Amino acid sequence: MATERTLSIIKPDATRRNLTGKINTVFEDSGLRIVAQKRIQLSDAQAGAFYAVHKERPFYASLVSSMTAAPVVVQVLEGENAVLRHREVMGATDPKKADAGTVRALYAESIEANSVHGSDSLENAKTEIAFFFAETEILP
Ligand code: DGI
Repeated sequence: MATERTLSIIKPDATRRNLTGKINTVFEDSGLRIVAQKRIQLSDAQAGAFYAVHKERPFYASLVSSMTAAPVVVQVLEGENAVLRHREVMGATDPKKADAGTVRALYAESIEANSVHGSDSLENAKTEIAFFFAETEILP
């Protein structure tokens, strides 16, 4: 097994409800380490660029506005198989389909206000980490 890093975002629906600590506990209890973390307000341009892959989807405008509605917490998580492990503890995109005990089953409000983002591949993780963090900000 390889030590990996992945990009995590605690989304506005969750920061608004003061859930950052509870969500971080789920991550840490799964063995992931938070090796970088900052609370930021995304601009429309940043959120649009981050989710550019979804540009043609009908929910794109709504997704961008949901990501800018309040501050987010962006994080780098590190651990064994971090990308997959993080996806597992986040749960399915639609909270109705998420396994019990996952962040989305516990806290998500809807398929869009689903509390967390996580990179879906090691390659995307590298790009997404570089979108928010300089290497010097990541302190394992
Ligand atoms: O990687 P995920 O966040 O699990 O899911 P994704 O990459 O398919 O979609 C990115 C985000 O876009 C997702 O977290 C919430 C939003 N989204 C995805 N599918 C739908 C959606 N939003 C709405 N309103 N409707 C959808 O069907």
